[in-house]
Amino acid sequence: MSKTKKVIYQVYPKSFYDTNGDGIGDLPGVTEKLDYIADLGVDMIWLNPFYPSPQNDNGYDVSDYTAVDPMFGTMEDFETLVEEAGKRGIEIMLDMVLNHTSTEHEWFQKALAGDPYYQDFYYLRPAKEDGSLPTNWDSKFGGPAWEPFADTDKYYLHLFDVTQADLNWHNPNVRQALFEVVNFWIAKGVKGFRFDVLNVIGKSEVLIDSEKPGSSQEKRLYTDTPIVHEWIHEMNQATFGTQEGFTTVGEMSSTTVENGVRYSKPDAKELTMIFQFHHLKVDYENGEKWTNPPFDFIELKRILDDWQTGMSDGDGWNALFLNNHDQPRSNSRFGDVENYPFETQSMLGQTIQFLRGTPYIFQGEEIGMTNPNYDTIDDYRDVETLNNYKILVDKGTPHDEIIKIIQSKSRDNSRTPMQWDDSEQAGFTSGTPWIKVAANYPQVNVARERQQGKIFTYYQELIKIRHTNDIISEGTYRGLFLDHPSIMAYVREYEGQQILVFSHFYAGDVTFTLPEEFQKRTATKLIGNGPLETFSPTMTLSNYETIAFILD
Ligand code: TEU
Ligand code: CA
Repeated sequence: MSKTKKVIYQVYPKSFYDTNGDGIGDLPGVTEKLDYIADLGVDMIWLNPFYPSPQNDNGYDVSDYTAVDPMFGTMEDFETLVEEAGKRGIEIMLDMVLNHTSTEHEWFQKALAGDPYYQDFYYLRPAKEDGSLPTNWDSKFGGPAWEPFADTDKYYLHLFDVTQADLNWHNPNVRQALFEVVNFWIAKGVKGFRFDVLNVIGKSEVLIDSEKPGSSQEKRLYTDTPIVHEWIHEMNQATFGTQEGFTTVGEMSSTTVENGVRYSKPDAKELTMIFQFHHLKVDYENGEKWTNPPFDFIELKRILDDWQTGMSDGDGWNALFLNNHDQPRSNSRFGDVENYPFETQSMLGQTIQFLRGTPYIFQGEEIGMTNPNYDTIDDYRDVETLNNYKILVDKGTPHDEIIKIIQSKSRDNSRTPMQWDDSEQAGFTSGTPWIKVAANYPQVNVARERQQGKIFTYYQELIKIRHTNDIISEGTYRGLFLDHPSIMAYVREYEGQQILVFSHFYAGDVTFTLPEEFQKRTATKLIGNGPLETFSPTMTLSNYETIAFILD
């Protein structure tokens, strides 16, 4: 299936379904639930890492790239999953974490043991003359980005956790070893890759201080450097580029439209598409994640519009998403899950999925799972959350406020166990889950949703429309109402046919008048989640209402 029609479902295996009662979701658990996923109608499953790992960053600290962690099952379990998914017309996309390895990886261990061949796999640097760290860079999880390399006089670079050592892609042996990993999984029958933080692999060989630790100027020293494009192209040619119908997505942190185009335009032979995150920073105060202001709706629209327009102009391709395993649940973030759970989730789903790009649905989104709002830090597991908790405590932020910030921003918000039914532990495990189940599982769960809910069926409809309607899959995009305080709207157009989408991001009624160009037109409702039925020059949207019309 082409990238334009494809819909991808993200499974976080650790929290999806546990088949052996150890409290940890596993690969047989994904296989067991394939009929459920197939019923939704998606085409591909992206699996978060299940490779051997000390789990300091939930598997993004890989200690062996070509094996399955016993905690998740066996290689045979993986092969069964690929085969069973295939029978249901579903392809598998794997997560490749090639910017860094766990410090428990054999390569790092050999480096530690003194092997110069493997020492050149990492960024090892001496302290500055005054004895301070090689550069003043911050780790993205808090604290400095350098850690002493055993008891040598050197330090190793880690842009993420101290147990995630950055790989030196300048070394051709590193690139060769990583391309072998990619080819290993292609041979296992996977049809897609999501490449973790791929745009930071190109640190310059001479590393220099930034103007301010953690600043955006600092990020530019190692993000989107020209050599990244060369290496991605090289990887494309050495691995998946030779495969028919392969799907790749690069996770690009703090990237630009210009780079996004180059990473994803077919001519460049780099990737199929990219994830970018600018639209998910609209509830950061002064660019700082660990704050809690209301989201800036106009800014959200502006950013989505910039990316839709810019990527389209340059023949690039967007991944469309509001949720993933690093983000709080979008319904808790942008809507009202207490009073309008169905309206909120269907509105957000439609608004995002009808844009130009490839939609990603994160497990639980299709049943309206929410943030868990744990009220004590003891319930949180994520390393980034725990580090920032300490940072906020040290800053003297009042404890209540810290918990509120963490409730809204923690990556654990999306990592709580999938809610299957209203039995103990939401039917996720017969044991004790590795992270607490959200308290609302008796109301929000798959069994109940399939009996009396409306979100899952709405998502099925949205997916069907992308599969069958070329205006949604192939059409151009044009933003409308960019300055409107509560409505997001846009036109999709293909071969002279147009679809208009209107979404109300707030509670209450809002009445609006169509732009001049559409006032004399007639149109038919394609899909909507609320009372509006008829197209007219002036219309009213209700609570979190969304509607799409096809113009006659
Ligand atoms: O995330 C990279 C990343 O930069 C963010 O999305 C990150 O979670 C955010 O900056 C924190 O505020 C990827 C993975 O998706 C994430 O789970 C890993 O922890 C990270 O890379 C390191 O491998
Ligand atoms: Ca298990």
